[in-house]
Amino acid sequence: MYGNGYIENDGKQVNSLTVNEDPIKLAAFEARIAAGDKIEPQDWMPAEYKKQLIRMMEQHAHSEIIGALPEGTWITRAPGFRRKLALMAKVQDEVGHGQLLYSAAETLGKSREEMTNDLINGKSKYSNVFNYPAKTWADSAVIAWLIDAGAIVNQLANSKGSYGPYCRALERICAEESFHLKYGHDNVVFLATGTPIQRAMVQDALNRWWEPIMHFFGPSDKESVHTETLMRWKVKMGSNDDMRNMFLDMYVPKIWDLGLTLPDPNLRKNEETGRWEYTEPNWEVFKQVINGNGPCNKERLAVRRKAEENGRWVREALMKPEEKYVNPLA
Ligand code: BYC
Repeated sequence: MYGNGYIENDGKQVNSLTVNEDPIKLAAFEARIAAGDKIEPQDWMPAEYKKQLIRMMEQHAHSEIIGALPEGTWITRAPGFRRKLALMAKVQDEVGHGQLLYSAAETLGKSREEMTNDLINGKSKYSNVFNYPAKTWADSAVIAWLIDAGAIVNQLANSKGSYGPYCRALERICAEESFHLKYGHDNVVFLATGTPIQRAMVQDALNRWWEPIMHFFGPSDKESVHTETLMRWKVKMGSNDDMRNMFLDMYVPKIWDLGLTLPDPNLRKNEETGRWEYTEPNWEVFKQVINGNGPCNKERLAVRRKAEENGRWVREALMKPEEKYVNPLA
């Protein structure tokens, strides 16, 4: 069950999510979507389209901001100056992606302040993967390679979607993420072809990250609540299982080529169906993690809350241009 609400009305099936919409406007909107038009902020749209987009863009923006934290802890400990510079630039990019996505979500009327408050009060979700610790340098390499790879698979597809501001933000983000992917791949290759200790370190990181990566694409299509509506309106351009399969197709062979293994004895491509078979990751763990009970949720939100507090005086100063101390120095 996808879970989207169809209700019976005089024996006819009616989608409960659009039941209150003007049918003529809805039909015109859906015709535009079918024709591949981009919907812009000032255009008419069903309330549910708006609500879903805000939810998804906001969660995505939070993921970029919180996602800067696990890798960010390695900036001061990066092995060597060049890697430190590269990691700093990557983390800075991620925060920039958050800004782009908050701006895209703001076009639909939810302010950045409201979004930040919902994040730090634990109301909004963000990606499961950022609630795990980056224990070693190899974790930061695995994140940069494989989490960024998963993100690109998802974002490249969705950048062809229907909402203009989100698509444009995703295009720009994908261009930057493709550098992150190369940087992450380079780090993993370096470790995988290094000393036995380096190899063991990257294998250990991969073993720990595999289940969160499988979760990253969201629950299976049978369980996904929003996929049907989001695909109907071209916000999502592929289902969770399709995206997971595409990722496995592109990256499992590369992982195996490096002589690394994956902690799933059932992982194999079924050549007849073209689909990957795998052991279902533990979805109970996933639910716990996305609902605030993962290994690092509390720590991540505490860091974000502190940053918000520390920046309060800057935001207040910016809101009072008449005060002398915010006048330009010149
Ligand atoms: N984590 O109906 P479903 C990056 C929730 S960051 C947490 O399938 P949907 C990077 C889902 O929200 C890029 N929650 O949902 C940054 C829903 O809960 P609510 C991150 C998840 O929306 C720094 C419920 O489960 N990418 O690359 O159709 C450093 C039911 O799910 C997750 C994005 O954010 C999850 N993984 O599909 C390095 C992509 N999965 O809201 C790298 C944008 C599901 O009903 N988002 N849930 O309470 C999407 O593409 C879609 O929202 C998802 C889920 C595929 C994630």
